[in-house]
Amino acid sequence: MEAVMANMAQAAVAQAGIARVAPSSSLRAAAGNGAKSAAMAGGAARRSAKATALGNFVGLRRTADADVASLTAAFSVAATAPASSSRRSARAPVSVKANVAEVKSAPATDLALIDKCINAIRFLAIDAVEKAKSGHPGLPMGAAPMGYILYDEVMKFNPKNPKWFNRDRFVLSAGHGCMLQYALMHLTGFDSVQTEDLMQFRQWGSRTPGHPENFETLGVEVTTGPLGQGIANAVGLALAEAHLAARFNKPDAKIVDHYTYCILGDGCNMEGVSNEAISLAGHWGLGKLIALYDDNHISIDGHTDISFTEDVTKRYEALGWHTIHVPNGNTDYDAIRNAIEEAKAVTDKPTLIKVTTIIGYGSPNKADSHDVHGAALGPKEVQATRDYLEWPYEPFVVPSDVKAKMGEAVQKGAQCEAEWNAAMQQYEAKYPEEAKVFKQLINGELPEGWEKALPVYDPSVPADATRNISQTCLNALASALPGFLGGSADLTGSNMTLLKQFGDFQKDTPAERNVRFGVREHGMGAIVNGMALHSGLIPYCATFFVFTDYMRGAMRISALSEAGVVFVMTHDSIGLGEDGPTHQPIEHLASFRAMPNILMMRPGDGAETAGAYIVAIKNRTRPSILALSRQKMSNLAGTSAEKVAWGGYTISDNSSGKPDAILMATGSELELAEKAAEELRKEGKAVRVVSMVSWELFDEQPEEYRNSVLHPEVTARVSVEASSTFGWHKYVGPAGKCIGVDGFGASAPGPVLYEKFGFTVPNVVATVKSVM
Ligand SMILES: Cc1ncc(C[n+]2csc(CCOP(=O)(O)OP(=O)(O)O)c2C)c(N)n1
Ligand SMILES: [Mg+2]
Repeated sequence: MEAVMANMAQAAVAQAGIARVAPSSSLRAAAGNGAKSAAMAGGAARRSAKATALGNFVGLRRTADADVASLTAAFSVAATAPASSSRRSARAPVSVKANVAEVKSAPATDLALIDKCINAIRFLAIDAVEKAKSGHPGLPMGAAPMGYILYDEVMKFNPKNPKWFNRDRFVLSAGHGCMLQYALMHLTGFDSVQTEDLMQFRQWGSRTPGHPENFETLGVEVTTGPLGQGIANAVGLALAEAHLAARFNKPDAKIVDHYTYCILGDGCNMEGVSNEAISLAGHWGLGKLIALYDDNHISIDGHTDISFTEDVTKRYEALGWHTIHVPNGNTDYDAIRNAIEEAKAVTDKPTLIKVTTIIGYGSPNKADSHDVHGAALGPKEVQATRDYLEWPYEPFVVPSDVKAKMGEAVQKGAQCEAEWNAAMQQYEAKYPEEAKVFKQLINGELPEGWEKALPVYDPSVPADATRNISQTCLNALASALPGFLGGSADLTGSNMTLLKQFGDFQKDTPAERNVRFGVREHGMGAIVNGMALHSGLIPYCATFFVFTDYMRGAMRISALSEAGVVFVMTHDSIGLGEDGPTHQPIEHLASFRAMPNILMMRPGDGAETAGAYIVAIKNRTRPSILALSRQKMSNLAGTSAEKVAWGGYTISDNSSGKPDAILMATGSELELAEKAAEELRKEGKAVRVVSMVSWELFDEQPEEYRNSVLHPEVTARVSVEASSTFGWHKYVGPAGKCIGVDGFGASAPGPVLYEKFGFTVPNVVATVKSVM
């Protein structure tokens, strides 16, 4: 037990050195040294069975170490929390009772029962990871108190109807700690996380995968795991709430009214994507976004002081956030409660609550070390933790009083939903028009005949760049689809994404629908994922196609988590010209064609651009990418908006069913293929031109259809696409040839590049002849 105390004390001292507000530089120095000495003392204690008495700060004084004494003094002077509560972090949670008098918002519940609930969360995580022999117990053990307070006391949700619209949204941005979320969901009565599910943690076919997946576990809002994405998703969820609230709430009826809570860790705060997103959240003043930072000073490589020493709170403040520090997140439950209350009271800024905790809290020998981050504790340490936290229960056993207490969420949730339903009924009676639109939005229904709003193209319409056609489509869709909104990462005028009939979504104009993301592609991608998964909205976002590299992480999660985002990606080839190789996408089409569950579309003219938007809007669980040109393209005779849904189709053919050659192309090269085919036809050849606007959709068609387009007996096949040829061989076959760009492009006017890279009628004609 003494060793236990030594380890906990070490962690507490280390925290004190960082957590306190130092009144002077000398104190700061003293605290730093003290922390080091104490840490060393703690380390020695851990190593030797002969533990020193470091179990509390009285014990620290007894070491007669000058540095430690200074630290103790510094701590008691400077810590923002009462000394008693800080001291508690060095000991088991039972001493929480000592703080009752200071509680501003304490529930009447017995605090011992709360400790028990929190330990139940810890042990579900410990035991599930132990059984799986895989997982991350440290974060759930340290963040159990904040998790408990959120799920049991603060958040509004209905476990029996996890999709109830007006629920508070919760995002575990530190997705590796998912056992925290599964334990909380289990204890509060979500049907998706039963005891068997916990016992199947991380196993094949289970509903408790290794990181939270919204498509796997009903009640998980977004898919997290790649650090930093979750907090950015949370910004998107909060944006969606702010926008819908501004549009549909009435002075006498708040039908959109929820908070977005997020727990993020050191890793999330190190990732650049989080900074992009929190910068926007601060700019937008998303007052109902409350992030709790699990400040445990540990990540995989060890203590965060090896690579992460910035003042995170000051950074958030500089970005326009309200910040609060809870110095002892292990046992000072009231401080966590009060911080959340304070955060709610600040309505014009998002709030970061830095909650200083000990990773693996309760584990005598592994707490406050990276050993507990991502590995099972091992049977001996599990037992030691059971002894230390006085937990006599077998694995996966939830004591009945804990079950009863946390299970109240079911009844509370049903009541919340019933109250909202009643409010909705009144709203419907008073505001029938708005109610109709609102219900359609939150049910994900598309208005009757929305496609008819899109423009119709035929060869009589002058040639235009597909980015311009896209703008016409976007504006048409924004009029037809009340939930359609979005914007660009500072390239609005290049991407052509402005919704002309609307203003900017800003802090004071949240009902508007042009979202200005600034130069933050990755943050933008992750934010739109959150917007899409909120329900009610169909978001789009835009940048140059090449800069998908900067948001690929978010796009992959979009595909994985079935977020129906529309990615409007312009400047889609060397055709963009003078900006050169840094701006010319080459392998991007191929890379997104390789990504599961995302539709990569490269329309060839006006009709296909409109068709691509129809496909994108209809696919609500599969994101779409539209690759659009900077340069003008003619409207072709054989293209069709409807046929885009087939992915590939014949746009022209002079054969009687079996051509001499098949020319395949996409986007701006479709017209070139047509012209080359005309030349070949003049020479008496039977040539078919196929638009391969979306490989994924084509591959999903029945074999019979695919064979009717790519006649199996015709081996003379050529592809033309101003991009990497990677992948085209599956269509052109061993006897075919690809015309593409397999280097990085070059800086020159677009037409020159087309000529130099072989995108000319003579070269296409010659290539086709060479395979015939
Ligand atoms: C983008 C990304 N990079 C790397 C990882 C691998 N990884 C998982 S957890 C982790 C450390 C996270 O540290 P922290 O957030 O402090 O979690 P804690 O150790 O406190 O549980 C890393 C590097 C990841 N999941 N995502
Ligand atoms: Mg950490």
